Amino acid sequence: MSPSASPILGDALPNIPWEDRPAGSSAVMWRSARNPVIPHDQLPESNSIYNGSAAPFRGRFAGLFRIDDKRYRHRLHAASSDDGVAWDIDPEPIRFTPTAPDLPATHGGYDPRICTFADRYYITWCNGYHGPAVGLCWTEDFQTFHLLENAAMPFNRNGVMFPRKIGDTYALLSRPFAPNLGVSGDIFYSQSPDLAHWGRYRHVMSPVPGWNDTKIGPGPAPLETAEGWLLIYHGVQTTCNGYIYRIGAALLDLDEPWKVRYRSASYVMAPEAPYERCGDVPNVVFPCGMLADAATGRLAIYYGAADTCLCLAFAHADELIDYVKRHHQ
Ligand code: BMA
Repeated sequence: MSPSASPILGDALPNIPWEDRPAGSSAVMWRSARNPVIPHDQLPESNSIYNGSAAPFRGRFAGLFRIDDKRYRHRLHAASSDDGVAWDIDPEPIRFTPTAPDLPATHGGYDPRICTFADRYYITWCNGYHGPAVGLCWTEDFQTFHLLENAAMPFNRNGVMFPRKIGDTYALLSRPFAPNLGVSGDIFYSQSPDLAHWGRYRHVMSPVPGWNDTKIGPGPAPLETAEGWLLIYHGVQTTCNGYIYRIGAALLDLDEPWKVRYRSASYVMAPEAPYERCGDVPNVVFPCGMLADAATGRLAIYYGAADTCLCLAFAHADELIDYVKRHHQ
């Protein structure tokens, strides 16, 4: 355990999945020795099981994962776990219960982010509605998923809600991206009084030359800390051999989260392990979920590896915050 006090503002999670940093390592974020915690073929019909998210649920854990089947349909599957590491995955994709009769039909689903918000869970993901758009639903039991209006129009693949209202509105980070139209892959903040109408957009941050020169996207729901909202995000670099997806971190102002207080100029994790280097899409680490123990500052980050399997990494919140501040760009 890290010696200093936990900076996390939130609940204790004593049963958080956890492994100490390996002896001899100085990494600020390190991999589970049990990776990949979900292999690509855990279900008979799965081609790949990867980007996904988890939340504490009734003393255990609930998860939502992207599964591409052998017809290559992308859908969300619910899962449950005693320890956050070994998952029992529903072989059937989740079905949504519309909250209004006139919600437009969407299709597919990938990259779910679970946001624990008081006594319910909001889930954002990428669906298909005339292009990739941000879907939004809520659940209390991970069995009935109440579908709301989409939270962002195409072309926007990455949306995640904040775990409480900011001021008097719900808040969302998302990432419009349409390079053919000159839309550049920046993260924006938007606000809603009712979870149906989103607006009052504020720019948060842009790609920067180097490891995140092409696009960036918010990962797990931002974590409230004494130093600001801790945002884990992915950053994409274009190389002569295609994209590389890495993981970065930033601290956003608690009251005005579109203001970036610190952003690490260096990435915090990059594809290095064989299961991150090799797979359906090589050189990808893509974080969508995080568990946090406010009592100790321990973090468990769920990320997809090479668009093939689901992995876990760990960090101490105080060390990660310190890293972001020391490597501030
Ligand atoms: C993004 C999404 C992710 C995927 C990543 C790397 O655009 O499709 O689901 O992990 O690309 O291929």
